[in-house]
Amino acid sequence: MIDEILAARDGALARLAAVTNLADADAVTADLLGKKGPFAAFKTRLGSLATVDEKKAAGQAVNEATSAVEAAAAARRSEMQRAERATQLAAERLDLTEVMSRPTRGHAHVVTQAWQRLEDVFIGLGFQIAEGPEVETDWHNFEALNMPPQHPARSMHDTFYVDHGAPGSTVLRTHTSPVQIRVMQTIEPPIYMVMPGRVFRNETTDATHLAVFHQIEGLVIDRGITLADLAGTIEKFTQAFFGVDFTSRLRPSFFPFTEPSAEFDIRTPSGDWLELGGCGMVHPNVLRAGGLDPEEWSGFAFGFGIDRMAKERHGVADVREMYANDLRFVTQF
Ligand code: FA5
Repeated sequence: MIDEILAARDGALARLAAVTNLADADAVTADLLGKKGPFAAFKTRLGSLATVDEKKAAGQAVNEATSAVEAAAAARRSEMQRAERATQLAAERLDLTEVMSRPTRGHAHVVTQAWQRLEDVFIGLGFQIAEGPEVETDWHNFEALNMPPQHPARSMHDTFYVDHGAPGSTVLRTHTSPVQIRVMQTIEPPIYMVMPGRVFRNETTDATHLAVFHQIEGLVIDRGITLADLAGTIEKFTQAFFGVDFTSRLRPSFFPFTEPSAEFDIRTPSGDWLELGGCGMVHPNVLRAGGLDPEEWSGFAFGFGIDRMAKERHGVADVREMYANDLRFVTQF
């Protein structure tokens, strides 16, 4: 019987050595060491042996064989466990070296690029840059611009009010025109200034309208400035910013702070006209609000939509795409 036990032990060890995965290792172990396994059967058979010595020797052989198989099974099981964990880690591995070896550099957003380019173009035309606050007084945003309380033009602006000071006295600026007033109050003419910035309107958004957008204001104050200076500046600007494929036109319009007033449209290479801004000769009341004498000084002003300029320059169909934060979109520019 001892020979049988040793043969069973060797067979069991060979079976364990041949398993290739954890599930197999568990199944073979249960098969060998379970109640119906060969070693359990040997133990049952011990009772049938003739002498005490034979029983003792065979009993010891079964115990040793069982211990050897148990140790081999435990070792095999942990080997399989380690192998499976390694396979799982390899499958779930994130190859960070790919990212590390090709670093992508960020760059300015398409609207920031347009803003910077506008500044460059106007600096090239002899203008200086100024900026004003986004949270503005009602007086700067409306009243000083010839829009007294109850003026109908105010309602066109769909204003966001800020809970600060007297009710209705503080607004998120609806345009960059209040910076005109701040510039006139601080700088002696002649003034050749552009004022880019973010503006806010309680608008429903669509392909050409945002609730938060950007404008660039222009203000020229000098002696003897006429509408011809305004038209010439806008034409020069259009060609410098958009290139020779684009043409512009001025369309009579109305703004309370300019007289006469015009709308500035560009014609895109596809033949469509798009409104980019308003402009006109600075109204005498606005010059007075800025502390200047209309008898001595005259000037023109304009306000262009920067987001729409970026949209047209790059042929973007919908201005909202520029703020969707989709990397596939923004990395094109
Ligand atoms: C104004 O805001 C005037 N302050 C412009 C002005 C300045 C006129 C100086 C005369 C003298 P308007 O509301 O039309 O005007 O806006 C000017 C430009 O801003 C528009 O032509 C357009 O290009 C852009 N704009 C206006 N509303 C939106 C909007 N909701 N989303 C994106 N761009 C807009």
